[in-house]
Amino acid sequence: MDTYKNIDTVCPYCGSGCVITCTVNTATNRVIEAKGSPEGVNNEGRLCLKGLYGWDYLNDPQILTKRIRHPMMRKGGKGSPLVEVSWQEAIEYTASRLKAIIKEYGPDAVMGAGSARGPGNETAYITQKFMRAVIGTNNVDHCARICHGASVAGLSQSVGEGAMSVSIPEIEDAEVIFNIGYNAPVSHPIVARRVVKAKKKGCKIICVDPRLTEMGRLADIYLPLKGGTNMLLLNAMAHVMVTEDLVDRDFIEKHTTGFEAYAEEIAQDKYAPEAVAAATHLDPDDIRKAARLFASSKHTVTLWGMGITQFSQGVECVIACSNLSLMTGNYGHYATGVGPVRGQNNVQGTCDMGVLPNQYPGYQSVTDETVRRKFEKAWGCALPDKVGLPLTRVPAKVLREPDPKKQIHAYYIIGEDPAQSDPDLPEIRRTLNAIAFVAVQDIFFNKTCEHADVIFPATAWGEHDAVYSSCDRRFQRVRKLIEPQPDCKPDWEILCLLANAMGYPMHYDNTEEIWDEMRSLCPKFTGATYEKMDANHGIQWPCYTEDSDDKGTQYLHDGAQFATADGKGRFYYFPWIPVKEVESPDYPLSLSTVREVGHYSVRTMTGNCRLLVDLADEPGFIQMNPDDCQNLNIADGDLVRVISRRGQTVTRCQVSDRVSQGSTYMTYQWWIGACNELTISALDPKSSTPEYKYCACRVEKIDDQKQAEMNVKAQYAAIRSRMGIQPEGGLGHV
Ligand SMILES: Nc1nc2c(c(=O)[nH]1)N[C@H]1C(S)=C(S)[C@@H](COP(=O)(O)OP(=O)(O)OC[C@H]3O[C@@H](n4cnc5c(=O)[nH]c(N)nc54)[C@H](O)[C@@H]3O)O[C@H]1N2
Ligand SMILES: Nc1nc2c(c(=O)[nH]1)N[C@H]1C(S)=C(S)[C@@H](COP(=O)(O)OP(=O)(O)OC[C@H]3O[C@@H](n4cnc5c(=O)[nH]c(N)nc54)[C@H](O)[C@@H]3O)O[C@H]1N2
Ligand code: SF4
Ligand SMILES: [Mo]
Repeated sequence: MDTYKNIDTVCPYCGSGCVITCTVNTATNRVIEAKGSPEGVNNEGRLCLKGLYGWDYLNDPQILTKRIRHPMMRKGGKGSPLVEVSWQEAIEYTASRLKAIIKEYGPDAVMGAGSARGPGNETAYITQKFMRAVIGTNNVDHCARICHGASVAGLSQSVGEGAMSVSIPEIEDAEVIFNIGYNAPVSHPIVARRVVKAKKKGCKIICVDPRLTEMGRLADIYLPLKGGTNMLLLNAMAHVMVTEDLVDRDFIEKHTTGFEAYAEEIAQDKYAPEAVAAATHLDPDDIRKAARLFASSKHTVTLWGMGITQFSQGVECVIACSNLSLMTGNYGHYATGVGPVRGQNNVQGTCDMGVLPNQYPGYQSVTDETVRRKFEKAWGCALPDKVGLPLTRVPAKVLREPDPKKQIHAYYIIGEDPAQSDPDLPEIRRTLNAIAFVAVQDIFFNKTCEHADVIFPATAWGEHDAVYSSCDRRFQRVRKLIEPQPDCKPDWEILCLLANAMGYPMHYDNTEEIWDEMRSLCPKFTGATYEKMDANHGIQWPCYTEDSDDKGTQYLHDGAQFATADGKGRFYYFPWIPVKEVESPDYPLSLSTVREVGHYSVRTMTGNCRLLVDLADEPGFIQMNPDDCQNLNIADGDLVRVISRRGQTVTRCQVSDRVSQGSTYMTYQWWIGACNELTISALDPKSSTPEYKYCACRVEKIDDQKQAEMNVKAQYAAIRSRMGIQPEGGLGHV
């Protein structure tokens, strides 16, 4: 008999941290509906379309790819087909390969990538413990590197804490919102709702984006700057504040250091709005208006996203954003401060849990001896004292490192798809093929699986318990909704099996045991018990004590006490550094890569939900200015070839007067129209974040459209077949 149960959990897509009530039919073991839960602090009962309809992948409809249901191995070595094997065989094989590689080359020959998606914080904790205690390396990282890594590095330098200082609900009480390189209506719709609410309450909005986004349309001042010139604009705004004396002298004196030297540099004529107008393509009056508006309030909230961080000068631009808040006294009280709005549902958490090459859980440095001794004692082993490798440096360590002892020979990848999401995919494929041993732990066959020597089937969101951290530091509990397929295991359990097979005993009965071990080692999180999360709609860190009155921290740096050693915010001046690849006669257009609302990252999940699939489909699209399209004789909807110095891809032209002449935009969800075939792997030297937001390309008309359409269909069929879907599987077949 059908029986229905309502269970509250957290959305598995973006970092907004929306709480969802899922209705489950326990007789059929199916989720049948999702609604926004009024218990959600950030969503107040609302959800975007992914929260409402994005759970259907649990039913494995096999549209783009299919769930992994059994462990698999290439028994005949690289190049041989993947075959199903028992758990015991897959674990023993993996343990023996890892042990052999460690024996020959040392533990730093192994790289681990953790997941910011379904698994949650407990798995993230176990991931870094596995890499550090079992393998013996700090070579562990995750997608924060290619995302907000620059925010973490930049804000740590500026104010001592890399996370959002402001919370999502506070946004609606901002008087001014400075939105730069961030498009919440698409990437965090439930955050965008607060921006709309703020506007209704009288807040003024400044939006800086080279493309006219929905955020740009909401704005009172819209600054359509030339891509790659953020630093020039930020320095020009600071110039106006300094030279027109709009700064908060009292705040600067009491709570900051380094202002005088900074102000001297910024006051130079070369940063006058008139002087940067040509390079930024902006009207100097608009820059002055934006600076004055920013400085006019003590409730100015700065929001930024990938349009700041995904540049080779990301870290310095993050600091330049923070400078503006510091000099206007916009830190340390309600409804003010900075919002580097974290992208993935648990990317904040995966950083919190220390899936980073330089930090243990709780933002404790691997080079701090006292901290290391603490973890060594708790885990009963010696731990490495050298900072590990960021994941974007793996290709260089494989393809360009001449000394085999210093190369990466094994890559253990959990819930991340570098063969789709990393820049310069031709190089990534060469890298993955050159690594002796690649292990993948995922819920779906993805492009990286094609390079794997062994694959472990994990349980998905909805099939296990966990805690996620929302973008604004809120730990929230995630519940099991349905029973998983019998041969799938939670990610942390798979890692425990492997640890035991490698001779390091690791056993936990449930996620709470893992959580409690983590809390005992991380002062910032000690007070966030499961019990308190349940009683308080989650807990925002820092939360230092288990005392029931300690309900965590809504905004950081209260009273402008910064998390730096001396408690002060620091000013740093940086000149503008241009992007690494600019337009040329052969590649006359710029390419930037962004998001769209209905699909998510590598699309294994949204690409396998029947209610989302019709929104858009392969091979995706490239947004182009009408004049460029006319010059190339390309019409809206035509298939076109896009070519860069790295590779080429086929996608559909979308004519849009929202993008300026000479610039193009692609979204990175598409498997055929994969924009990362084109992107450049230039990195920020400080955070190792790639310059996904700018490279040069050329668009070519395809004369035989009929043939091109047939090719796309054939390519789609070929991908589905490589992912193991039978041709008769058809769309929506369960
Ligand atoms: N639907 C959906 N939602 C998502 C995701 C998804 O895949 N799909 N992904 C999630 C993830 S992982 C993340 S990190 C977040 C990211 O969320 P956002 O940061 O909003 O992501 P993007 O769209 O990549 O980039 C933001 C904006 O930067 C602009 N931009 C490009 N170049 C420049 C520049 O030179 N200067 C400035 N100022 N702006 C520039 C782009 O036009 C774009 O509008 O979204 C999350 N939410
Ligand atoms: N060109 C371009 N490329 C980009 C970006 C861009 O703006 N432009 N943005 C970058 C950014 S900000 C990010 S964050 C990355 C995201 O890139 P990725 O992290 O690679 O992509 P995701 O789709 O988030 O998920 C990765 C994998 O996690 C798996 N997964 C989901 N839940 C679970 C689970 O519970 N357990 C396990 N084991 N696996 C699970 C999914 O099936 C998928 O294969 O992409 C980056 N790539
Ligand atoms: S805004 Fe983000 S967290 Fe909320 S429902 Fe949409 S995808 Fe899920
Ligand atoms: Mo991200």
